[in-house]
Amino acid sequence: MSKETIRVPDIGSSDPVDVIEVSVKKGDSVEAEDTIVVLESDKASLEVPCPKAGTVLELKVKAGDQVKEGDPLLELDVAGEDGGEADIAAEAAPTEESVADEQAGRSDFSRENDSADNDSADAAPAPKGGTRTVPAPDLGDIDEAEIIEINVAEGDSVEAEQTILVIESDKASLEVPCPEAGTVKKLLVKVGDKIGTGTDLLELETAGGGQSDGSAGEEKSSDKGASEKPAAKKEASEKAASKQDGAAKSSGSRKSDLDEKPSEAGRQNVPPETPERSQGKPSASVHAGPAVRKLARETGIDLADVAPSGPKERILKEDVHALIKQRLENPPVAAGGGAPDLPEIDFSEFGPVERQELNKLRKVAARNLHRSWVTIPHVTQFDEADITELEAFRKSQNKALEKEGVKLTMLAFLVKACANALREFPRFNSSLEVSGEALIMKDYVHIGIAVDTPNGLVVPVIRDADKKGLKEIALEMGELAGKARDRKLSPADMKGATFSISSLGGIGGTAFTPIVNWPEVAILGVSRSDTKPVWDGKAFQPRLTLPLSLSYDHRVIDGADAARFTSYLSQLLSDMRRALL
Ligand code: CAO
Repeated sequence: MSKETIRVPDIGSSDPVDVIEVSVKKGDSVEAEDTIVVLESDKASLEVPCPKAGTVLELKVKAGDQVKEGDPLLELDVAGEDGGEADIAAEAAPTEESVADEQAGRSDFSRENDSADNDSADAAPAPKGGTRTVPAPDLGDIDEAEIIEINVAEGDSVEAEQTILVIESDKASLEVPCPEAGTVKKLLVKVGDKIGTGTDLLELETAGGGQSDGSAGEEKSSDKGASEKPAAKKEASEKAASKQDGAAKSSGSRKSDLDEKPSEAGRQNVPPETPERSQGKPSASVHAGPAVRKLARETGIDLADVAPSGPKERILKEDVHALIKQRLENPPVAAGGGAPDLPEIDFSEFGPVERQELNKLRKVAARNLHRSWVTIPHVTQFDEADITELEAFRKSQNKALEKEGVKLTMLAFLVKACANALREFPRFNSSLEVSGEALIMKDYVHIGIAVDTPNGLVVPVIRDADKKGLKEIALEMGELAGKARDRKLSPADMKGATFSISSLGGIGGTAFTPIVNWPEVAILGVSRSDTKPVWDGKAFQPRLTLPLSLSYDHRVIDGADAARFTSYLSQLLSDMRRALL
C-alpha cells in the first residue's frame, strides 16, 4: 500500500475558494481523472480530478470548506503501488465556466482578476447592421467539440451575450454566446455536429438590415467566446440554461440536461424561465458541473427534475442518484397511469388544415401543466365571497388614488387576503419534498399572479405580500402586469412563489379548476363577480358575489382544510377589517 495525500492544485490565485462538492467518499475506488472535488470561486468553478487510481482512505475536506493551493483534499491508497507516503497535487480540470478562460490561456481562478486585458475584444466595434456569419470561438487546444444544444431557432431575436448553442468536449461544456444582438437568419449547424475553432454557426441579421461582410463581427465573435469576462460568462450560462430546453425540444435533440429549474416557478403552470425563453433573456439556471450533466445525460435524467442539495442550489451527483433511486422505487405516474401513446391523425383527410407551431412559452407550459396534472392529485374547492362592501370601498378609494397613479384592483385585495390566509393556514404555503416524506414550510409569503399575455401565460411574483399594504401591492401588480405584457419581466420577477392566484374575473365565467403550479400546493382561481339575490333571513338582498375556486394538492391538504381556507378567505373579503385582527 502506498498512501498519498492529494492536495489542491495550482488554482492560480492565493485566495481561498469554496469546496462546493465532494464527489467521492471514504472507501470509494477512484480511477485516475475521476473528479474528486469541485471548487468554486465567485466567478468560476473547477473540477479537480484524481491524479491516480486508488481507494479513498480519508477525506480532508467537506462541502462548504474553503481551501487554497496545497491544502490536503484526501488521502489515497494508490492502486498497485507499495510503500511510503507521498504528497501529490491534483491537476484541475475545467468546468464549463472555466473553459472560456482556458481558451484565453488561463485555466484557473486567476482569470477573475484579469479581465481588463480582454476588454478590447469585447469592445470591438460591431458592424452597423447587415448579415454576418457567427463562427465558433477559439476553442484553445480542444480540436473538436460536439454541439449538444442549440438554443435559438431561425427567426429568433437574440441579444448580445445570449447563448446560441452549447458545445461539449471530453471534459467540459461551453456555452457559446452571441457576439451581438440580431435575428437568426439561418442556422448552419445542428445538434450532434462536431465543430472546431471558427466553424460557421449561424447567419445573423444585425440591427440595421442590409448586407455586410461580417468579418469584423466574426473576429469579435471568436474573440468574444475566447475571452469573455467571467461575469458575462456567468450570465451567458444562465441564459443558456434558460433557453436550451425549448431549443432542444424544437430541434428534436437529446433530452435537455441544462434545463431550467422550475421548482421555484412563480407562475401558473409555466416555469419562470419560460417567458425569458421566448424573449431571449437570462433566466433561472440549473447549477451543475459537466460531470453531473454527463451523468444526467447518460441516465436520461432531466436536470430540471432534480432537487439540488449543493451550495448555491448546485446539483450534485448524489442528487441525480437520489432521483434515479426514487424513480426506481416509485415509478412516475406516467409509467403506470400516464397518457397512453396517441396515434398520429391526418386531419387533412377530413378537410383543409393548417399546422401552427407552438411558441416556446406554450410548449414548456404544456410540459409543466402535464407534469403538475399527472403528479398532483388535484381537488378544487368552490366558494363565494360577498364583496359588496369591499367593491364600494374599492371604488371610493380609487377616486382619490387615481391622482397618485394607483389603480386599486380587486386582485390587490385578493393578494392581501390570500397572504393573510396563508399565514393563518401555513400548509397552503408549503411544498412537498420530492421524496414525499416531508413538507417544506416557508416563512415567507410570495404570491404569483397569472398574467395573460399575447405570447402566453406568465406568473410574476409579489414578494412578501403579507408585509405590504394594498397600495403597494396594487402598484407593484400594475408594474409587473405591464412588464409581463411588454416581455420585460426579469427571472427574479418570476421566482419563488409560494402560492398563485389566477383571476379570470375581468373576462368572465362562474368557476374553473386551475392547475396547481408545482412546487406550490394550492392555487386560487377567481371568476367574475355578479350581483346575486342572497337570503338574509327575511328577504333576498342583492349582493355582489365573487366566485372562488381553490385547487389544491390533496397529498398535502385535506378537504376540510381547503373548506376552512376558502371560508376564511370569503369572510375576510366580506369584511377586510378582519385582516387587522
Ligand atoms: N369580477 C368582475 N369584474 C372584474 C373582476 C372580477 N372578479 N376582476 C376584474 N374585473 C374587472 C376590473 O374591475 C376591470 O374593470 P374596470 O376597468 O372597469 O375597472 C376589468 O375587469 C379588467 O380587469 P383586469 O383584468 O385588467 O385587471 P385585474 O386586476 O382584475 O387583473 C390580470 C389583472 C393581470 C390578472 C389580468 O389582466 C389577467 O391577465 N388575467 C388573466 C389571467 C389568466 O389568464 N389566468 C388563467 C390561468 S389558468 O390557465
